[in-house]
Amino acid sequence: MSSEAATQPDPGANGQADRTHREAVANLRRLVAVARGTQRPLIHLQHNPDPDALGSAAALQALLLRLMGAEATLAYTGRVGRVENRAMLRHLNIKIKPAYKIDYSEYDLVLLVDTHPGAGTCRLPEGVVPDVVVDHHPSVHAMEGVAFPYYDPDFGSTSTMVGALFVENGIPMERRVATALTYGIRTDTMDLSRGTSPVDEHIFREVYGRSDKQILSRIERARVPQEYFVTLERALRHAQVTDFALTTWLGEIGHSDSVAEIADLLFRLEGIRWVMVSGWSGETLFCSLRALAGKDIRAGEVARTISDGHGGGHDTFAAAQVPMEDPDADPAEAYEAVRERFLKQVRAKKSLTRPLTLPPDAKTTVP
Ligand SMILES: [Mn+2]
Repeated sequence: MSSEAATQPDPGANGQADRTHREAVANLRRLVAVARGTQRPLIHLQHNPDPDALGSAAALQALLLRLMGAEATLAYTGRVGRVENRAMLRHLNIKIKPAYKIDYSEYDLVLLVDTHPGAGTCRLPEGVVPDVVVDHHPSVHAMEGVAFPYYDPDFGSTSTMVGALFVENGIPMERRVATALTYGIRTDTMDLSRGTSPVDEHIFREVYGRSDKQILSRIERARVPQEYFVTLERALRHAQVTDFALTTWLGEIGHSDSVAEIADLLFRLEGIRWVMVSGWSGETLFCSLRALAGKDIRAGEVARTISDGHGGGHDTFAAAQVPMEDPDADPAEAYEAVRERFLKQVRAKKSLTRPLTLPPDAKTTVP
């Protein structure tokens, strides 16, 4: 399709490119208008920031430095758990600060990235209203009081949205910023295979062309701690296939990214249309959902329903963070209850349940 487009320009595609350009010019203007006269910018990231949050925040920081000459502080809550994400911080020299160490009243411009007020992944301190929101997650919340809501669920990633501000306005981009955006787009869109638009393709080509391929490889092939394989073994042992849905329980997890990591891996099982992977940490039950795209497939809604509003996301991938209020509650029981609701929601026949590999209590010694 792309080679055809090269020889015979498609008016639809050109219309799209024009619109992208016009919108990026207007959006940069709005950002400048809101930032004008401010001196201390703060960028607050999505809870448990993923590469898209980290990449778009680092790029926004570079953009603000260029526009206002002020270096924004990057604030986060939760953890950066996945080794790839930690490698991203290290190799691209992205500095983030825990939100509890920050006095928000010292900042005169607050930008919220890869989440929005009211979303489950937003942990802005109570009473702090962001001046700018940059996000692509579907929202059911009005962005009241936000001077510039740069919000559009048609984008595959927040990194694309920030990348467009650079690319379409001809703003030069450092290599490390291009690399950060490349990795952000790649992971959020699963290599441009999910939830993407032609804009994502276009911006990805631009940032990828300027990225550092050595560093990208070092991030993607970051070595994992032994804990990773311990978790993987537990995931396989507890995995159950119910009809067309796979569910598994990781028990206590070191970091909440584990559930997403394992969900991506197990979703490769043939014949599967849904995956839910759960684990607990602190007082929270974490669930990660994957779904095969199709008519009426809404993973975000399923995540929201099974967690009483503590979840959400996209049609084919979503997450829930269920608080376990009772300190004596058994996390495994909480998981069973959520699993029950999940199977009911996706209409998987419980009678058709089998272990993925061996029953959890089977002897695992190789004969
Ligand atoms: Mn994102």
